[in-house]
Amino acid sequence: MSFTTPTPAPARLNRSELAVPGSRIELFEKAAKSKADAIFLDLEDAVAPSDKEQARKNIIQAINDIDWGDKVLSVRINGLDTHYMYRDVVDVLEQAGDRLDLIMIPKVGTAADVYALDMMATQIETAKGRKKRIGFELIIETALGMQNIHEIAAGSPRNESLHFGVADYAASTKAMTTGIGGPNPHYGVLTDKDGDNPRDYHWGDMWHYAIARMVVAARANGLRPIDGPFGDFSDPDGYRAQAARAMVLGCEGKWAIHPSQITLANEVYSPSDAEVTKAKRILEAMEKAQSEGAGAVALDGRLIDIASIKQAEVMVRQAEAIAA
Ligand code: 1VU
Ligand code: GLV
Ligand code: MG
Repeated sequence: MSFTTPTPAPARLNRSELAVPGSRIELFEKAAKSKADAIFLDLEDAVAPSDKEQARKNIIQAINDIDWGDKVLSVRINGLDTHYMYRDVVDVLEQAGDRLDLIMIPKVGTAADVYALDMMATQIETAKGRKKRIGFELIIETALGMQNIHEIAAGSPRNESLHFGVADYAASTKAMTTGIGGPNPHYGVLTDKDGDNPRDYHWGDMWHYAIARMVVAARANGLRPIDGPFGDFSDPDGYRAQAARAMVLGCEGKWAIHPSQITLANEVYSPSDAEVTKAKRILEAMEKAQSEGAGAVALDGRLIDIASIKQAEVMVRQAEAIAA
């Protein structure tokens, strides 16, 4: 191990994060009663400019009045390039109670963006005597943000998670797609024309680099990496496949932009009984091996060693967090 150890963000279950427009108050109670682990009440792109002020009021009232159970509760503020942002932060942090856990900052481009928000949050918390420190969820969804992701991730002790905002990221990088997440038929590989087998066309995952880069930046700074939206809520198979790809790369959860996606995310991001049993067998086998002075042994015809303990512990800890 390096002598530098990342400090982990506070542990929170974040398998599914439901997006709820702040202008649609009729959705708030439904969201609170849903099975989502986390909710963000949106002031940004799901709210029309003419509704921004009212949405802010709606959200503050809802944070204070609704029973959100044990959900992680967040507010997505407007971007730093808008004139809505300062008032979002001031009004929400001055008027919403301690039930609020996080604010979600969209389109973060540089570590200075995080610094500015940290400064504002710190001043308001001190002035108002807020007891609970607000954490930050940061959406990486611009080329600038992806370029500066490592500095951004390290930008504040309030940082808890990085989120991949695929829609704005596609726009910012001028990716030729109008879908929100998922694969694109133009991102594929045509197999060798001189090969022995008939030629084949394989679709690739055009989001692989972005998600893998985000996972590294998040984990290197003790943060949770979370995959963002999948717009086609009538395609559960497509959602599941995208969620599973991000999960095996290290993400801890995915947004749900429609209630039908909550169960899908919770399923994909919960290790199965078989996986947990296997992980526990690895831990048992390694405990026995270590008590006998061995570092590497065979289990079911495969190598396991000390790294296997750490891999298995990730799964067992996640299962314990879900069961708690
Ligand atoms: O069965 P009921 O009538 O009681 O309930 C409906 C509906 O009210 C409810 N519902 C929701 N509840 C809580 N949170 C939600 N986000 C939510 N969405 C819907 O579920 C039942 C079925 O709904 P539906 O199929 O009739 O859906 P609608 O036509 O009402 O709404 C569809 C959209 C996609 C517009 C809606 O789900 C929505 O607004 N989703 C969130 C959008 C959002 O927040 N976007 C920002 C994040 S994504 C991003 O920034 C980049 C793309
Ligand atoms: C989320 O905000 C996105 O742009 O995908
Ligand atoms: Mg966005």
